[in-house]
Amino acid sequence: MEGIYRFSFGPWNIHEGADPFGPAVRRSMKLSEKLDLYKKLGFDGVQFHDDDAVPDMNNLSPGQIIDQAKQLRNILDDHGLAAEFVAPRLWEDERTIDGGYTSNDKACRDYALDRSKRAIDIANALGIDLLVLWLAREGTYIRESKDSKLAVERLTGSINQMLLYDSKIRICIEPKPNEPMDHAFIPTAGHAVALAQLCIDPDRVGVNIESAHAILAGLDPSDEMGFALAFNKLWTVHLNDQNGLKFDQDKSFASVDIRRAFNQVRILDKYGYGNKGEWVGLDVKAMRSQKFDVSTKHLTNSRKNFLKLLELSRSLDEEKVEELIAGRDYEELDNLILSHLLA
Ligand code: XUL
Ligand code: MN
Repeated sequence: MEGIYRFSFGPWNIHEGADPFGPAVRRSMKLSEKLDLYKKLGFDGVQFHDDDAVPDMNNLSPGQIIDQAKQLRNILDDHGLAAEFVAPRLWEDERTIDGGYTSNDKACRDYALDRSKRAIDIANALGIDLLVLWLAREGTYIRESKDSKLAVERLTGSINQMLLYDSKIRICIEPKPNEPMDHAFIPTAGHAVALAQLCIDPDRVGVNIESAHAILAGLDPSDEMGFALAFNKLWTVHLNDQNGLKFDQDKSFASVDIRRAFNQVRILDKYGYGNKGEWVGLDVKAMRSQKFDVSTKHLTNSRKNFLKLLELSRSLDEEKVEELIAGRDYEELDNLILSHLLA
């Protein structure tokens, strides 16, 4: 079954270019300016951090947050855009310095859970049922600072509270092995799927595979996708690319390793990704050197590369692939794939 592809990205993927060593180099764009660009760039879906949707939400009441999110929904409707997910931003507030759900400080854990419930309210107001948890600071700088068994129990407990808070919400974990932490508690798809099984409603806990995060874990992103697909838990993806084991680069999809990108597209298409409404999210960043007026090319290029690889995946001689697999002639299979990509 072939997939159906609709593309999404988050407002943070059009950005000012600040990095840990230097300030912003491009002027910032208001959300309204960004929303005007989505369709022109070939995108129909918008991913949100909770405070992308409702800025300054810590200073608003739950009712005010819902009202603002409803206004945003009208704006999205006017643009013909759909929201894809909401992700609570649990890594900037001072109460999340040592993590949210796994913080050693109960008041901070309570804040994280409360903020997650507000993010669920925003998702509801936007008419969607998907919450993404990138567990940014749920890990350690030094091994002795947190108890890793307790951390898993606290993560499970927090997710259970979210599932109880809203009987429809689905929680999608985005694993990443490191950065900003030295070690994260949920570094891979396997950990995320296992965590889901500990929760009160495992069918409502799934996975968002990000290419760069899998690569940082030393894994092949398409294998991580296959693992999540085998559990019916691949609910969204963050496609991008990464040049080896260093900081999270969020490079344009396929820009480093075309074959690795091809295999991601191939497994998605083989298993009908998108047929149940899943989006192709592109979590890519523009290079800092890019000037303002050409600072969205990473998005259009990533989408274009996906579609080109889709053509290549669909035109691969699958009978020949089967024949070579049956004959265990993997050298020739290697050559077939390379010739196809190089043609
Ligand atoms: C962090 C990352 C985030 C999440 C959304 O590495 O990928 O952008 O995707 O919170
Ligand atoms: Mn991501």
